[in-house]
Amino acid sequence: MADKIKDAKIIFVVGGPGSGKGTQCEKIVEKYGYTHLSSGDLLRAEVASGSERGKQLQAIMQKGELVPLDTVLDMIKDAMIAKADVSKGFLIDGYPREVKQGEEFEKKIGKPCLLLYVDAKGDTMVKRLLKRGETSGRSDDNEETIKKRLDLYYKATEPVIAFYESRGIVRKVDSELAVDDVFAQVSQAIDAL
Ligand code: B4P
Repeated sequence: MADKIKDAKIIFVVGGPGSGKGTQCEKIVEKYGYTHLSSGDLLRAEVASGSERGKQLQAIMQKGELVPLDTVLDMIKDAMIAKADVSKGFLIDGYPREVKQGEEFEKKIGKPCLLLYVDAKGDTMVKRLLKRGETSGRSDDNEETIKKRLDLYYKATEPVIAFYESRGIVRKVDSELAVDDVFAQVSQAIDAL
């Protein structure tokens, strides 16, 4: 099973909170049939299950902090194994959030062939998240937590982009544009694989 995953195409989707990662991933799934695994969604599912671990995760996410590396990596790995037989490739959305997460992923799972960098300005991301917060019911879509998530993004996640740039696998898309225009850039990057 592990070998099957190793041979699969793996795309990391990285960007700030509210940059449009999840939105673009939905469109990629529709067009290319990849298996979409969002680290945030996997964590929220654990919270929704009401488990003891979910309670601990909720406390961390509510503060806008990163959950422990092993927790999120195990969840992604289990989800990949469950889909290994039927998947055309994997979109790993919201991961890696820090360089160490990328290194551990490669040790335990495999190497990505592309890092899609979904780029938007800080102001834009805050506006989008506040708007989403009006209806999302997400406990982390409030002004104070958004600010913390953004600070952490600049500190921990931007170095991830530099790390993979040195390998030549980063494709940056301008997520200030309308969703379909962003997706045109995303499609170009995937078609070139
Ligand atoms: P995530 O679930 O990854 O949440 P997110 O950063 O807000 O991204 P999301 O994909 O949901 O939003 P999108 O930009 O598409 O993480 C949440 C928390 O989970 C983290 O803070 C952390 O605690 C934890 N976590 C997750 N992964 C982790 C990891 N690897 N390690 C440790 N902890 C982890 O969209 C936002 C809004 O913008 C939407 O409302 C959308 O409609 C709008 N939008 C998108 N694109 C647009 C466009 N082009 N134009 C206009 N609006 C647009």
